[in-house]
Amino acid sequence: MPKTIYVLNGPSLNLLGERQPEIYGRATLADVEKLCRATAKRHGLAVEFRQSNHEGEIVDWIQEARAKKTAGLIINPAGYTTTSVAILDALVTLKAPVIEVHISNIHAREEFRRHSYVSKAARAVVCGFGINGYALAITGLAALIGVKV
Ligand code: DHK
Repeated sequence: MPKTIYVLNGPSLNLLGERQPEIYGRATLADVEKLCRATAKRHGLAVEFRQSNHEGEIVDWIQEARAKKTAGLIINPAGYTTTSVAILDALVTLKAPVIEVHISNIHAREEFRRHSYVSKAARAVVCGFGINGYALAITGLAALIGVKV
């Protein structure tokens, strides 16, 4: 049985490709999912890939990942990055590594985007690589958990 990782996406990432393409690019969330599945497969990992516009649903999925003993969790919390103590509280209950991903370079944007609650629970943070950041996060996670390359 391959180990399973979770890739969770927050609000408005369902609109990737249409939403501010000058910042987030033209790739869609379906493209991101395809990239994650292909990258995970190369590392012998299975993926649960989800997106929600609702904070509580994301918290439920983090708790699901914990109950199912996920091997790792990658999250782009989007707009909840800077506000969600609830997502932070859920993430710190995980034993598996958490990797935070942002498509854009949040440090080169508005000041308010730079503070992340999620970073407090993250083993690593990837930002500014566009959607390729998801592939980098999966590769880094695979190395952390010691699965085959
Ligand atoms: C996505 C969002 O929706 C923003 O709220 C974050 C992040 C940045 C991203 O770059 O993926 O500030």
